[in-house]
Amino acid sequence: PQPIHLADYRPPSHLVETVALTFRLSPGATRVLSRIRFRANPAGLENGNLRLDGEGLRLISCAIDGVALTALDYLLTPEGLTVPAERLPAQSFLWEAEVEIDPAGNTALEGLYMSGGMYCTQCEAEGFRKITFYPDRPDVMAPFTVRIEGDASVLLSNGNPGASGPGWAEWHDPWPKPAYLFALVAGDLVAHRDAFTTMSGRAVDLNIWVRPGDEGKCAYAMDALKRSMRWDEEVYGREYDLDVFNIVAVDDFNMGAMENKGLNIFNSKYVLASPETATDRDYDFIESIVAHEYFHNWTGNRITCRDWFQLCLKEGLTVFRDQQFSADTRSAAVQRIEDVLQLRARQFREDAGPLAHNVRPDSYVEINNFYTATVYEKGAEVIGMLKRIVGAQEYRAALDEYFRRHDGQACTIEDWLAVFQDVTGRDLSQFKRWYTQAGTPRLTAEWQVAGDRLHLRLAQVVPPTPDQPLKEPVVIPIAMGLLAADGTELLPETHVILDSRETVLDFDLAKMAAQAGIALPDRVIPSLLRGFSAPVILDAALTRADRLVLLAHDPDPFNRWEAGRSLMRETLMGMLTGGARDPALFDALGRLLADERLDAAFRALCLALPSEDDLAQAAHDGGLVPDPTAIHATRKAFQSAMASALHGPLAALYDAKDPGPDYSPDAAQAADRALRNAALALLTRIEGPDRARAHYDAATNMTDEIAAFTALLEAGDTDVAQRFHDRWKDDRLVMDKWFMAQITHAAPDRAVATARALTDHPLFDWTNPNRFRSVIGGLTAGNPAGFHDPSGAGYAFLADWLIRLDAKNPQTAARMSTAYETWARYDADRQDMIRAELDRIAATEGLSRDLSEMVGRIRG
Ligand code: B3K
Ligand code: ZN
Repeated sequence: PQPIHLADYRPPSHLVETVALTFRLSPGATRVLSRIRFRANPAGLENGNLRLDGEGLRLISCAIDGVALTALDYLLTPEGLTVPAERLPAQSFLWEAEVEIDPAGNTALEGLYMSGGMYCTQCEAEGFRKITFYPDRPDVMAPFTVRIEGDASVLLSNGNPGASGPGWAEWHDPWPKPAYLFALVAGDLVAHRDAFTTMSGRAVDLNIWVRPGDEGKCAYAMDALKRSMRWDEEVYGREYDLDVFNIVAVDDFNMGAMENKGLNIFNSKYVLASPETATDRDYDFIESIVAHEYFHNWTGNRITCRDWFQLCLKEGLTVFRDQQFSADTRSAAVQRIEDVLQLRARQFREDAGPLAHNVRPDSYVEINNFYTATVYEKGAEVIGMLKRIVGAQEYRAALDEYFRRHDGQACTIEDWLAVFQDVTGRDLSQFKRWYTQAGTPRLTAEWQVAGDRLHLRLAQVVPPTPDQPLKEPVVIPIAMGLLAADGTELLPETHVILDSRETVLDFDLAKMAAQAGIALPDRVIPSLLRGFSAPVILDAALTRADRLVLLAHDPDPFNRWEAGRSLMRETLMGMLTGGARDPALFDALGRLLADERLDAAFRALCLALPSEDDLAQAAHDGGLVPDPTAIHATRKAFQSAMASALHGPLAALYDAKDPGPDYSPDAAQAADRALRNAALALLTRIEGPDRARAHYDAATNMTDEIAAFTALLEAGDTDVAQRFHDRWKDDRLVMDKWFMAQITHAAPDRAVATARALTDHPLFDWTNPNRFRSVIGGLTAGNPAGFHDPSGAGYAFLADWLIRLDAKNPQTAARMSTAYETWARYDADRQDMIRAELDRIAATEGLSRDLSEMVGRIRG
């Protein structure tokens, strides 16, 4: 298939005034009747043909203005239907069609499909064309009226409920929307109900629809929904705009959730929670995903994207908003560290390999392959930088203007930046490069004390990426401070902007020392990129001693954590090449652990080591060929050394941080559990399994239970997997954890065999994306040393499963193929083996557009 280019965008030839759909539901043969009023688009540059997308539809009949069309009146291809201009009334006409579709046979989980006996839909990005003929593009927006006929007890669609009776229901969505926001659900469901009064006093019914038996697991999602609604009113002035907000939980879902107008459909993993079955981390995800989908109501639904190249317009902004919400709800510093961990693990990795692409891509073959960390997470970082540069007040003024100017429209990044330019009077043409250049910029910082002056040299390079050999400098906002060697703060936080390739800043050290009341220092320690003020890789000329000062004294919590992390990374890299550990680091960590003024969640983060994947990338960046087996072993050795060195403080924390049996998912309790369970994992390494066994037996919530379970797996316990299985075999979400944990915590040389054995387990339903991800992702992401086993067995195992899944579910298969994206880091043998698997996949007959695009890009 040919790539689609941003530069080829053309406005639609026809706009839609109204859509009326009737669904006659039947698992194998659902009838969809559509009545669509079209009007010629004055701005349309096309030849005036009516172009309707449609895939896998059995056309029963169609008509224009009541006159039936015959096969001679239109051109029907596997991609859609075109009625030539000469057969169309000039201005406005009514299109009517009846088609038949097969929800029960839809295993791609896109369009109308069935999950656990219920009907549900997923239309973003291009799934509506599998439901009926329609201009399935986001710049065609219309109000929808829907009638559903079926024997399920609950029949839902977008908007507000209309008339209903036994076996039928009508819905009307007054807000014009693109087809990708269409949704329908039909099933024998029960609701967890609540209500919300908006800031102008309107009452909204809130429902979370689940299968009978799950209604007791919705309270947290509902609470998160109400808090999100209030927060969006208070922080962005955004009010909800329908009489009802429905959420439905489904078991078979390709991603996290979907923001369909008024009818959000969620992966049940991100709705259902009870203390016994969900971890603190699950609760966190539920909160942020509920918030994310809710916030889309304004950033995505009321204002949508002109075309799919503009995806970051809604996704980057909505991720930024959900991160703000979580920062306001929990500890802002902890939230920032976690967001940056994710960004580095997923987006920096993507940006460093063959799949690197712009935040706003220039072309794609399959748009579903571009719901990436770059579009989402880097897209959010770009908004964070914009906010930093213009300031909080101007940011809010610009957002107000964005909603005022563009409500009801389908917009571009140019529209978004124009609002900021108009409101703040700034020229953002250089800033725009963040959207149009791929690759993670590298920022270097060097400094010199010369008498009573400090000279700080900052320079940037944006590395080449596929198809982009040469880069222009970007605008990098840098939040910074300066510390003296004893930790005294010399300079209150300052903001500088690097927008050229290089600059030298000059500071008056004598003045700063006098103000701080200390003697003129001959050594200073810059604290750069505080709060991770830009998504760049910082290479600062800090010594180990400098980093220890920052770890102990930086007033910026992010950089305190960052100093510890870089010390750990350096130590681990040193150990890999035969160097020794550094007792000063453990001493510093010991002091930090015992500091009760510090948030427990922050301390838990400071105990966490860089991941094996981080270390592999660090080795590659340092000109080495990473050895995954050695990395795994070194990391374990470091953990044991750390556990020995910190035994006292860890054991003390383990005893002190027990929040007791009354479980609450709130940040304070979760933080205590996180710290205590981090201590447990380390202590088990050197003490043996007794403590973890007791922890397992005493656990009254899943956070503690899974922490003990994984500690015991690491300790080689052979019975605990069976005990866990017997207790939880009937709970799908908990069993996903069981599958994943066993692979993640298998010894690398056993990991592929473990994964293979688990694929033979009767509960391994590979057509369920969560279960597939638990097992196959458990190996590729959870056990990198196992995946990269020198035999190549991990690479072959993944390829076998991708080929198998692709025939049923191309989206999830394509997404999982990114496990291969780091091939160029490794030795020639591994590279050859990976390339052979990529070739094998590419040669598969009938490979999907999704997977073939990914494999082609990864191979390069
Ligand atoms: N907008 C959806 C993602 C759709 C993915 C389509 N392959 C969920 C979200 O970002 O909120
Ligand atoms: Zn989103």
